Amino acid sequence: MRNQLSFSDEDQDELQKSAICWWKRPEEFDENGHFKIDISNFSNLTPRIKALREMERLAFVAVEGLEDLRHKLISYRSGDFWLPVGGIKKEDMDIPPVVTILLAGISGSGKSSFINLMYSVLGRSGLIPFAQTSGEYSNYTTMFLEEHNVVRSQRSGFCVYDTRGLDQNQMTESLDEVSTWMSTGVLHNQPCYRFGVETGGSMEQSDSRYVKRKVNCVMVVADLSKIHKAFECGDLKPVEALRDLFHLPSIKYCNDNPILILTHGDTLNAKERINGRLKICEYLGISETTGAYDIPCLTEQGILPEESDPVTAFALTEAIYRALLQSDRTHLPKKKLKDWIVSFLSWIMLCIASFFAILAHFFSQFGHHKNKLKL
Ligand SMILES: Nc1nc2c(ncn2[C@@H]2O[C@H](COP(=O)(O)OP(=O)(O)O)[C@@H](O)[C@H]2O)c(=O)[nH]1
Ligand SMILES: [Mg+2]
Repeated sequence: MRNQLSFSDEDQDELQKSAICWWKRPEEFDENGHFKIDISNFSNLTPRIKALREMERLAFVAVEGLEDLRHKLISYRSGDFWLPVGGIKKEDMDIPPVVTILLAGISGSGKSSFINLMYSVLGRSGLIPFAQTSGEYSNYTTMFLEEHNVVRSQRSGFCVYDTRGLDQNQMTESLDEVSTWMSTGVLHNQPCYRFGVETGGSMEQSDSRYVKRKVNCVMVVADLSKIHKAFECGDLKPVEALRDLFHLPSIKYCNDNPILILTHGDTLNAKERINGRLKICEYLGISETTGAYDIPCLTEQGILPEESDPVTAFALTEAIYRALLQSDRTHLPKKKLKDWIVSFLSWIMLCIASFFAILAHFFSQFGHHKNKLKL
């Protein structure tokens, strides 16, 4: 079988003309595949043209850039993309041995499929599907947190967590669960609890032999076809759920905006696909170019089809690269002895203050009671 991810230079021209460049519609592009309007003129750059220009950029760099970026990820070690700030040395930073990227999204949005595509593009895996997806004949849902080390290299500087999909009819509980992952960290095989729903399976308790990881970056996975439908028919429940997740304070506290991954674009026509992207980016208040990646995850079996799509492969690799860049900006300086002493003293002061507050409350109640008896 031809290596699906190595593309010769001649492929570049072919690529530009092929169906892979789904966004090239006659309204905006001439027969040679060039923009009809002058994109160097800033006044022509509407959000739509910017999104199209971004797709053109991905197609332009996809063939040559994929290997380079893939190599960067394979040789990545946690903290490699950290940049010195504030005069602090790297060894004084609290950098975890493995950077953790968390995938979150509504059930069925394509998180597990995205993991499988990642194995195909980065791990160059064989035929085995690594994360179980739901399908036409199964309503399987990921019930336990799953750690995936997609790049099987010695360095293995990052891992990706597949999570249970959120239920848009139970968003409060679902968001509470995400907040808990963000504040207390995540553990491989940790059951996902949700009010009134059993996790099933034999493993009800987390296995403490696994290492707990602090989440460094969140990727929100969303089904573009459902987003398009929601805007079309005016039932905004799915996009409201997405917005609540995207702007969850506990996620914002950990890093910038999450990276938005739009799946299922292949089920829409070019106009719907671009419009859906523009609308959701505007709704979430993010850039239509750098805020989101359009990544159809068609690889249920864990391999890319023979007529593989280099633009998708590159977009996925760049999204992970961006997540690592973002993660390496979140590390904090290590706590020194002085910091521990200050924390300890603050804790003692808090305990003393609480004790006196309870005493004050007790005596005020007592005094109140005594006055009542006198009367
Ligand atoms: N056509 C299409 N199907 C997809 C895409 N991503 C996921 N699916 C399908 O959507 C269903 C749900 O995907 P899954 O990965 O299990 O969603 P999860 O619940 O978020 O993990 C599966 O049948 C996938 O094959 C996509 O980009 N395009
Ligand atoms: Mg899943």
